[in-house]
Amino acid sequence: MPALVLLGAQWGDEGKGKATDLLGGSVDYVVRYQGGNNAGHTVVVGDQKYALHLLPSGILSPGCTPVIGNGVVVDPAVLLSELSGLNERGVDTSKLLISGNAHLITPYNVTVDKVTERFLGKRKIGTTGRGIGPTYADKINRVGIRVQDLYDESILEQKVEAALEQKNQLLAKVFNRRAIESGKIVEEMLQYAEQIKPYVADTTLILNNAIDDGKVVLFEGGQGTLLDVDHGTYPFVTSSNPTAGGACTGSGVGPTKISRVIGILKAYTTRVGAGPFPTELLDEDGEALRRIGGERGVTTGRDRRCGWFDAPIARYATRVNGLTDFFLTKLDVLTGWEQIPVCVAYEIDGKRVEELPYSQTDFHHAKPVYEMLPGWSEDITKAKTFSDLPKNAQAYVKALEEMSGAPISAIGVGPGRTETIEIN
Ligand code: 2SA
Ligand code: GDP
Ligand code: MG
Repeated sequence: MPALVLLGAQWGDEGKGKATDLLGGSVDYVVRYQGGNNAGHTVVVGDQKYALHLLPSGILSPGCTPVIGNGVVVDPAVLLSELSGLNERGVDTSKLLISGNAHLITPYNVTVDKVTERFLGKRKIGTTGRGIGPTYADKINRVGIRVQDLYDESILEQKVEAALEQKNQLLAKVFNRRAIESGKIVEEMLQYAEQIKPYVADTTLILNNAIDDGKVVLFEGGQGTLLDVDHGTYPFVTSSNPTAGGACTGSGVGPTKISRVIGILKAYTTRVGAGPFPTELLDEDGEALRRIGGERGVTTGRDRRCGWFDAPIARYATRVNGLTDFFLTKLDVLTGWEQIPVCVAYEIDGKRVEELPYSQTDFHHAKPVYEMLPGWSEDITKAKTFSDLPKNAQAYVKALEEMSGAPISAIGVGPGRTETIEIN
């Protein structure tokens, strides 16, 4: 197993952090390949809870080398504070590697993110306000600042000036804001340079050599399939590629090296931010899922929108990611419902539709077609094997597997490392 990808099959927060941490003991490298500190990955180790935003979850596994790949956007202030927070708790972070080609989130990217959202008003995306979209926009627009630019002051100055030229015009003319001074930005960025330097490396070379040497590399996705800028519910998406292809472009490891793609799938559905969500519950069931599942944004503290399981989404994730298997998470949260509705298809303008429609208008109009599955009331958090689960919980898992298009190889029955059922 040279390289594998672990990614969110829905709208993020499926429990990727816990899953990565679980595999951390048996892999040599854990690589973030997209996104930045918009991610919120919770890992519970014994009585300790860690919330990681930018760093790969593998940083908590002592034998593992954590890597921030070229496809990630890095806020240097957040990076250093997350590292020192972990160091204070006794976590060794010295093995971290950061691609010199990763882009930096600058203070003006954060400003543009917040200002844009404010001006979009009710059409806003509901971003995390961390500067993610504007930083990727600069990258594609070829006015981005990369980690390696921190080590050539004159290049850094030229690049920041170029990046600010358009932005200052926009801020002044459209948003009526004061211009941002490039000198101050350069000064601030240079403050971080020396502290970050020991981690900066040619991560593409290191990862490819590692794979050739038989080491195991795990790519850890942030956000999820439906937040992908190409394959998600555009424009209500993040600005990167959480889907499997992103692991290649965001790390410089080719697809022939990847042999397994695991989709992390919540036993129900959640979403943070704006955008369509066919199975969303605006009633007491939604409130109960939020309360029991602790569905609150790890980065922004926003309540997550909650709804029933949506099988067309799971099938779509299998398709666009080429999933080999699923980890089903948070099954324990569904304990106590007499009947559990599962969305098996949509009704769109009076017609039954089995697959996720590519048309934004159709998806906005999609009404879930539900099938009712019998629930269970027994506590399942101590279950260690599939047969420990009540019959109805087993049937729920089997039904989801059947509808989702790939086998379920693990089931989460609680947030802790050990609260997992592995299937073969
Ligand atoms: P952005 O900031 O540009 O990436 O926002 C664009 C959309 O992507 C959504 N998004 C997320 N959705 C779920 N979880 C995320 N991480 C945090 C968490 C979120 C939080 O783990 O809880 O704390 O709010 C995440 N990051 C981005 C975002 O809500 C927008 O819809
Ligand atoms: P990520 O962004 O995909 O890493 O997920 P988050 O950390 O944002 O949200 C998932 C939440 O569910 C976290 O609070 C986890 O501790 C928790 N969690 C993960 N797996 C399970 C599970 O099987 N059962 C329960 N009850 N909680 C879980
Ligand atoms: Mg999260």
